[in-house]
Amino acid sequence: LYTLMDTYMKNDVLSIQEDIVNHVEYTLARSRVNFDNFEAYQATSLSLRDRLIERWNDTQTWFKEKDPKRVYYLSMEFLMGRSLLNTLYNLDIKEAYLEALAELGYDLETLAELERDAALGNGGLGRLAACFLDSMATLNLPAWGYGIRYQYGMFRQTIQNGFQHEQPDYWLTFGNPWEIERLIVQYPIKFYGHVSVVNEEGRQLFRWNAGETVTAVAYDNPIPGFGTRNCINLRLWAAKPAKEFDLEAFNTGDYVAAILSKQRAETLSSVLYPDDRTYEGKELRLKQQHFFVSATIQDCVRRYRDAHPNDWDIFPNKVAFQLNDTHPTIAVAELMRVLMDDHKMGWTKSWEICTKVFAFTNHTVLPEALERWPVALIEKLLPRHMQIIYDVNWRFLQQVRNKYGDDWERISRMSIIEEGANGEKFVRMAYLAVVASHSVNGVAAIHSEIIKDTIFKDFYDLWPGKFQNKTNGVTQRRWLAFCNPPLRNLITKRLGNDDWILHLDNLKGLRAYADDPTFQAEWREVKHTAKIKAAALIQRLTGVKVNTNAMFDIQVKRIHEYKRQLLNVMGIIYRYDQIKKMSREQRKDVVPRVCIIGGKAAPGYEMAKRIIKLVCAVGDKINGDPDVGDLLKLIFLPDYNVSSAEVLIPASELSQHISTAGTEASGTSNMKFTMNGSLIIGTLDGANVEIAEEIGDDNIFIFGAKAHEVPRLRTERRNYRPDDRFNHVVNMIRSGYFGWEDYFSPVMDAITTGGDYYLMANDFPAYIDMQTKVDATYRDQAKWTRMSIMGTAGSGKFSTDRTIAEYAHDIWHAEPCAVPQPG
Ligand code: DL6
Repeated sequence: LYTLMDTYMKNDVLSIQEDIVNHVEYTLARSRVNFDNFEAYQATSLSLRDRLIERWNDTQTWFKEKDPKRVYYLSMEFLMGRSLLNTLYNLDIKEAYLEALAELGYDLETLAELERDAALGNGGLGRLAACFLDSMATLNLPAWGYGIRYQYGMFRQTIQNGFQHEQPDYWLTFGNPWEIERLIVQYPIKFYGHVSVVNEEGRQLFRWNAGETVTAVAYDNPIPGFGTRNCINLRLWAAKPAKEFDLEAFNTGDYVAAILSKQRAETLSSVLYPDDRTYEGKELRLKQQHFFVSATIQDCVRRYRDAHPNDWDIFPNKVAFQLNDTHPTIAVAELMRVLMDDHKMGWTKSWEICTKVFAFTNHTVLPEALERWPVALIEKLLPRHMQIIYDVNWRFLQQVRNKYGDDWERISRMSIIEEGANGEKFVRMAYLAVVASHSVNGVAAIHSEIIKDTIFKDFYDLWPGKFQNKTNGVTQRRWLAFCNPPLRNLITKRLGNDDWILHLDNLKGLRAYADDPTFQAEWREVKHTAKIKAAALIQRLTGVKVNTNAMFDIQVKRIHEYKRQLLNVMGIIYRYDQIKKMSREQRKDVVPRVCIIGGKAAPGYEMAKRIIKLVCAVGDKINGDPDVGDLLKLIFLPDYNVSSAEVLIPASELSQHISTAGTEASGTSNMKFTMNGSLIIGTLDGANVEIAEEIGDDNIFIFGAKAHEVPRLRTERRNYRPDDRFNHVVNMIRSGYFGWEDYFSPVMDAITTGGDYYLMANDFPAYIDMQTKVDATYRDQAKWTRMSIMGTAGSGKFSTDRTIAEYAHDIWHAEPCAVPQPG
């Protein structure tokens, strides 16, 4: 393999320049002496892609030769963000490119800004998948991601007069320089039709005669590891019309209509559903799920069979599928179908294989997010899969009966098929995933306990050994080292090396300097630099100029009632009202704050959209009030995405993670903020619990009801008398102080007469009191900086390197397979 290594691309400045200029001329067909910034970005990316391809090829050849157990991460979402800087850093050639471009007259940072985010995900779940890929590559795991190449990613949010508007994100307008189109890797994906039974060699076989066939074409996205030659793959499927033209349709005379109907196939992979939590029973969504899962299963089975043509017995030793939430769960029925119908394997053996290869991660306990597909829909779209699901259920319920006897209530509770009151039946996808998987995990310790006590309680009673926890993480490469170079340099200088970029636990070495005044001053300086950069972004996106000496207080995440952006904005109203009532003298003691809220509301989520409008209306009032001036600003930052997160998170001094306890499965931005020295104000929910454990209770501002108290508080809510401060803020909003009182009234109703499901009133006093403590702490900058350093120092656990190592060891039983370095 390595005899040809002299032909590898060279990374000296001159070679890089040649490569870039060659792409300008021969790929983009532009003049090599006259190309603009965007062309420079494209050519730079293409030259990097060449380097990635070398590594990719070496890695895949090596994997093929070594034949390790492969891990396949199946996810409807991969929220990758930009690739240029990440690739340069992971390949350790940033400096050479910087110089090469500078000599050519281009500024790397400027070019990097021209890249469109690959926003093929809604939020936490998709970004987690992207961080996982980085760690899988870095840990040399023989792993691939599989998903959908949506043409329209997450919508672009604009704010007009305080209202969210959604614009399509056609991110592929100018092509995607990072991907490799694999027109020869394609599979037929079947839908509709009927199932017939045929007798072959004395056995009954099921034959699915599909009514529609679409082709899945592979697009490969190389994912380089850091500090390794390994480069893994994210294979995304695009839908194309099937090759076989329906001659009959053509012969009936309507030639154009026949072609157009074929083209409809492409709509399958065209758009990402922008609802992160409310599951929508849309046929197209189920088609997308089956589309990418079927292509993936066919691809993985083909790869396995190439290596092991006649031996199914070791399939589970060679293949692991991780289901990222229930979205890919139809894979269970698809693999059963492939084994039984295509490869003529019996039920028992096929099921044994399935239950050894699948593992399932749950990411939410919110009931509205749990997928339940109507049986009638699956029957129509995937008739063979529905038969298989019925069979799985029948056998599973026999097992339940054998254990518990005729406990019909339990049997009906646990059934994969739910019978609705009106006779309509649904497939509970989460139950199918649990039944078929050898491992089920939650994404933070508290969440993994909650799923055992609530949504999967019966299953936990039956199979306690199946359940485990895998606390989420984030990649410290993108989320600390690359997005915050000044902090990276400071940490490296203080620790004496940058080994922490691969071993995040090393950050604990910073604890020894938490009280060192020189280090503290440098730490604050780094934060201030990041604030200046964020202030420029804020001004560019909103026109508001903010004071970089004020505390930057940030809450950025999807807008949802359970995440309680409303609690934040009500706290800001309270603060504003207090300032207004103060004398000039008293105002001198106020800790100035810039409050930043950002995030997208699902297009159909009315309440979330009203909350955005409330934030904007309150912001307008405060930001224009001369009494308040720089003491308080409220910014709604439009179109929050991975790239703006990379600017905001380093600049944050306080970040808010204030969901009602028991509702946020984990959260991952809490980890990013902590790593970047932002203090957290938060509830004991999701990963906040473990962050507090790791960094110490003294270094985090925890308030509010505990998860175990929430059910009781909800039942007592009707008799709860909210605090006067809460009532006052509600009255301000209701009375039209910020305008739009009619528009805001459903929001106020929800937290008053409407039952206040997310316990806003209960937690408001504790929240306000904790904010007072935050201010007091901030006044003592030595104390604040110490807490900030302790946060970063204690964030070692929250690397996806740790998370992925745990998945590999405890779930996948997969070993690293490192490609030797050339030379
Ligand atoms: O596990 C990643 C991420 C968690 O950090 C968030 O707490 C959780 O809300 C999110 N879950 C989803 C649910 N989507 N579905 N289904 O996005 O997962």
